[in-house]
Amino acid sequence: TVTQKPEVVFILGGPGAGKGTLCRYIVERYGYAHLSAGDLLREERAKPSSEYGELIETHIRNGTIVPVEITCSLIDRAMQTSGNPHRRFLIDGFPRNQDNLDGWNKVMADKVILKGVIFCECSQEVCTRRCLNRGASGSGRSDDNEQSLVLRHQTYLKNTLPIIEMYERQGLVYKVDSMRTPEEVFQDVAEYFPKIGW
Ligand code: UP5
Ligand code: MG
Repeated sequence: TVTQKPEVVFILGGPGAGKGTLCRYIVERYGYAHLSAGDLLREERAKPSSEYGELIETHIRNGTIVPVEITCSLIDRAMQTSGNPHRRFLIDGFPRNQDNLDGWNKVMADKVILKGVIFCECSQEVCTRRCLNRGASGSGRSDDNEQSLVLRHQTYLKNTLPIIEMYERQGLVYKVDSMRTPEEVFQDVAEYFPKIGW
């Protein structure tokens, strides 16, 4: 018998666009497991045994992107240990630049089926306001501050948008207007899933 490869949906969008929130809604309704690349990096950073803690923290604060070898191996390991019986994964916040994409294509692309990319569209103003509110209410995230948010958004425009555009040319991108309530955003996505056969 042929073992079906795991299925992957990427969730992309600006910093604070609502990627993680949307993923939590999808997980409740569909048999997907949620892997946030940012969360995996923050967990790795928190391990006293990690040799990458400082490097990860520097990138997060500056809104720059951690070398793909680190991120990709965290994603790979999380997929293997997730215990998700359907082997369906929402990969949130990755790939963010050409280095991420190259690394993914080199070690992961052949091992999975990429079903599509959900693009959470949100203005810089709304994204920034959401992250600042989250910071003010005690997120503890070292990048929820004005300076980091400017840098995060610059990186998003310069490095991540071209990756989304590349997937768009391949017909893989499903856009959602994520400036509405989480419930409304999820309703749009819920319409896509059965249509696309995800
Ligand atoms: N919120 C969410 N949806 C809302 C809605 N519809 N209406 C009103 N409020 C809404 O939401 C952000 C905030 O907005 C929350 O308070 C939420 O309640 C509210 P969230 O769902 O967390 O949005 P998300 O897009 O996930 O925002 P996040 O801050 O996580 O996005 P980033 O892309 O900036 O963060 P990430 O964790 O992915 O990456 C952080 C850093 O890690 C990067 O800058 C980079 O340095 C590093 N990184 C890498 O180097 N490589 C990677 O592959 C990934 C990350
Ligand atoms: Mg997130």
